[in-house]
Amino acid sequence: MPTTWHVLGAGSLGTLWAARLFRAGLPVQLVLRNTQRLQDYRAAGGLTLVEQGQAQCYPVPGETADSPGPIKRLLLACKAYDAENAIASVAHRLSAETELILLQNGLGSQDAVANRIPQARCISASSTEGAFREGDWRVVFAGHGYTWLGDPAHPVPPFWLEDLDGAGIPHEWSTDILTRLWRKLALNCAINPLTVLHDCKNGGLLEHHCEVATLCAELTALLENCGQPAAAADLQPEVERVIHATAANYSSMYQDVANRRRTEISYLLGHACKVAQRHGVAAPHLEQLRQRLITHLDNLGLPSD
Ligand code: NAD
Ligand code: KPL
Repeated sequence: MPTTWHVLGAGSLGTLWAARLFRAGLPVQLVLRNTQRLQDYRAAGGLTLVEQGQAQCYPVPGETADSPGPIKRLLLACKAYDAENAIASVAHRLSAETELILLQNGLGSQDAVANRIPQARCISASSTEGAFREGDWRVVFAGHGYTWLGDPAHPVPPFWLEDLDGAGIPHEWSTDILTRLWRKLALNCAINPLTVLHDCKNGGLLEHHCEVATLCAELTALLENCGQPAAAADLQPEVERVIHATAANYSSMYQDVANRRRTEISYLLGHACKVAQRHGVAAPHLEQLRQRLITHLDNLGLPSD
C-alpha cells in the first residue's frame, strides 16, 4: 500500500504538487484549515491546474487538519510566516515515522517547524518552479524549474523521491541544501527589496548598480562569517546575471506588495539582519534597507513582519 502524500497549503505550489502527484496515480490528501474551507473545496469539485493555457480539474480528496489518522508524509506548502501555525494544527498526527518536505522560501521557518515537531524528519526544499493563483482552487503553472531537496541533519535521501520521478516533478537531492537556501536568500535580499523601494522591474536595478554592489559586499561578508562561505562565492556577478536574465520581470516581493499581500521579509532580509547581529558582522546597509522597507510597508498599511 503506497504511503499517502498529505499536502498542507492548497495555494500555488501546493496545488502544483498535489495535481501532479494525483494524476500520477499516487494517493494524495489535501489538508484544509477548517470545515468551511473543506465545504468550499468540495463544492468546487477539485483543484484546477492550468498548463500552457489548458485547464484540467483534479478531484484530489480533501480533509481538515483535525481529521483523525496519522500523517506519514507531508508537503508543507504555505508561506514562511504561516508554517509554524500550520504545522501546529497537525502536530498531533505526526510521529517518528513522519517525513515532511518544507517548501518555504527564505530561512528561519524551517528551524521553527523542526523545533515544534522534533519527532519527525524535516526535509528542506528550494524551488525555482513558478505558479500563481488565478482564483480559489485554480492555479496557473507559470514557469518550469527545479526543486532541490535536502536534510541538513541526514545526508541520505528518502526512497520515496521516486514518487516525484513518477509524477514528473523535476528535483534533485542536495547534500548542501543550506548553501542553496542561503544563496537564494542572498539573491532575494540584493534584488527584491530594492525593486519595491524603487518601484521597478528587476531590470530597473541596472540604474542602481552601486546600491546593489554595496548590498552584495555586505551579504558576501555575512555569508563568509556565518559558516556559509560556499553561498558567498561570486555573489555579485550572479546577482548581476540574474538582474539581466530577469530584467523584464517583477520580483516576487514586488508582486506581493503590488497585490497588497504580506511579504516574507522576516524570512529574507529580516533573517539576514538577525544572523548578522548574532555573529557580530556589521551590516549597516542591509539594516538600513530593512528599515526603509518596513517604513514603506507601514505607509502602505501592509504587515511589515
Ligand atoms: P500561496 O499563498 O499561494 O499558498 C499558501 C497556501 O497555504 C494558501 O492557500 C493558504 O491558505 C494556505 N495555508 C496557510 N496556512 C494554513 C493553515 N494553517 N492550514 C491550511 N492551509 C494554510 O503560497 P505559494 O506561492 O504556494 O508559496 C509557498 C512557499 O513557496 C512560499 O514560501 C513562497 O515564497 C515559495 N515559493 C513560491 C513560488 C511560486 O511560484 N508560487 C516559487 C518558489 C517558491
Ligand atoms: O527569486 C526571485 C524573486 O523574485 O523572488 C528572483 C527572480 C531571483 C529575484 O530575486
